[in-house]
Amino acid sequence: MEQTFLMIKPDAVQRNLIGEIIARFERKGFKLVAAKLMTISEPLAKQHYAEHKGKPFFNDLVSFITSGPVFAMVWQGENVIESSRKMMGKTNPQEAETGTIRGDFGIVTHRNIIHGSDSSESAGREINLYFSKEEIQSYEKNVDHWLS
Ligand code: FUP
Repeated sequence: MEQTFLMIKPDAVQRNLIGEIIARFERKGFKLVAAKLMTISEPLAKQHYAEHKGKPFFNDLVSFITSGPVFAMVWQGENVIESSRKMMGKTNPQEAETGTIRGDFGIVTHRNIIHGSDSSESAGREINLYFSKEEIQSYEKNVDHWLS
């Protein structure tokens, strides 16, 4: 089953949006298979955002993403990479539609709430950057079993 890497950025952790954001992916029907609150080191940030090296916003991006805890996650489900990108909205929150995470909670691009992998190749790369194989769970859900 398809998996993607999603990360609640330091601005959203500070603003108490972890639960709100997780709830959206749970309600959609995707399955959380790994999660941790962590502080990203500078080398990891530079690796994660390697494609932006040399761009004018690169240094600010690295200092923002390392400035405080992030909530890193792996979510699983059919078409989860594309669907979660739609749920996040455009990179610039001012262009993101209302109803999307960035559209509802963000104002500026450099504080845009959430990161999500944009292809299966980046999902694979990013999941491996943040999680070991042992940290990723494989499990079935059965709500009825836990109600009695
Ligand atoms: P996205 O995949 O939507 O996160 O967007 P990008 O990979 O293009 O950008 C990664 C991050 O760089 C964004 F979340 C915010 C930051 N960024 C800027 O700060 N300024 C820009 O002009 C573009 C991106």
